[in-house]
Amino acid sequence: MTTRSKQWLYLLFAFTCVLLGMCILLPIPWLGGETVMEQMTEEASTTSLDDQQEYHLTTVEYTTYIDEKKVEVYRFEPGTIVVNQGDEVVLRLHGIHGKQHEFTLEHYNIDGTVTKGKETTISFTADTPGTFRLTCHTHTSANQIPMVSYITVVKK
Ligand SMILES: [Cu+2]
Repeated sequence: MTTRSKQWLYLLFAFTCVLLGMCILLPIPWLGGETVMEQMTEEASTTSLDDQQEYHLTTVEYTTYIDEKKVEVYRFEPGTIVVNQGDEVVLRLHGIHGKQHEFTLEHYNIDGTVTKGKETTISFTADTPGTFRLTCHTHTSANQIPMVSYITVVKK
């Protein structure tokens, strides 16, 4: 390839980059005068969890050795969920590790069991602001690190 044709290739590449940049950043009439970036962020916000309020939790086990001693801990993942006061909340608890987990969601007084390979669904209206524990009674602080997830209800 000659030096001259290489120069043309670079010029064409630079021109394409500028054109693409303009398309993304400048308002486009057939998109209602919005830029491609604005369109993309709008689509992202309409598919957020704002009106859905459904959360998937899994039971997870971690195992390690500390000073050649086996250490096991069970966790709910995620360990923290934040919702707004008044939200209709659905928690879908998936049993992945551990045979079963008997749990209570404090304040809402919801009890249940998560069994390995099964899904347990609980739902409630987040009426009271504060942080509430979803605690497993099978894996408590008496025999190991507590298995707990914290549901925080933010005041409206
Ligand atoms: Cu458990």
